[in-house]
Amino acid sequence: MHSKDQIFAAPIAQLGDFCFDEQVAEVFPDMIERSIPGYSNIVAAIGMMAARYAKPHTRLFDLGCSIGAATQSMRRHVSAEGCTITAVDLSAAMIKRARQHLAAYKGLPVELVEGDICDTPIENASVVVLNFTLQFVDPERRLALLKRIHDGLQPGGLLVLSEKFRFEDGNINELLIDLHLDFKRANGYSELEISQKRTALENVMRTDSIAIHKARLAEAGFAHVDLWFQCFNFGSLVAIKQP
Ligand code: GEK
Repeated sequence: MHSKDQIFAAPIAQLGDFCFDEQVAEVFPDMIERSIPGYSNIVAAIGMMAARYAKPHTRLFDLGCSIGAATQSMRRHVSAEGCTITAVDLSAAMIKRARQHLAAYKGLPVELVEGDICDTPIENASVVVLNFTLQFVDPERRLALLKRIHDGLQPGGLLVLSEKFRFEDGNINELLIDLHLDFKRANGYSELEISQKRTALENVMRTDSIAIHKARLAEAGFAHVDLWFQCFNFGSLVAIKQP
């Protein structure tokens, strides 16, 4: 049983920027399930995609791994010989939880790294996952990171990029934001929790449109790019390096 997310339940006088600290790590599984529509479907599909794309004796990367849900999904599905997973997160609290969480299961060896994904060397990779992480990276650094991921992938390698999106059309943007808020209400978040979290995330999470993501992935060198999942203003893209 996971702890319930009540971080924004009471009024907070001095609302700072959202950060992935001990308090957030503690309630993270509950928070992410109740906040991101389609999250568990995406995590399950990452395992299925990794099973198809993992090549023997290559590395799989989970960049911004939090407590390691995508890592664990890949571990469950991948049977290619000699693969290892490198799971990276900037938050010490998340890495600590990931270590506890992953120790409970068997599977591919996992190297857990506390660090910035913008500095993580990507080499001999067949699969790279950015599951709701790029939106927290400085927009100025996003293209360089995607280029390094492209260069570190083997020919035919796969990147899965899941994000919250914004939409160019104002009416569509408003509709999908409203549907997301309804999703959070249906999952038991109060108006106060929703609005305080929104304020805390304002300077921290900067979303792009699907068109910007696709153009950036193409500029980074990926030969094949498309959206494979969308629910409201959340979704996931796949990008494949030229085989
Ligand atoms: C999952 N992928 O459950 N370097 C490393 N980590 C970072 C950086 C950075 N520059 N910036 C942010 N993070 C996970 C969910 S959560 C998404 C990912 C969310 C980390 C940050 O510490 C946090 O753990 C994670 O990215 C984002 O499949 O909470 O909405």
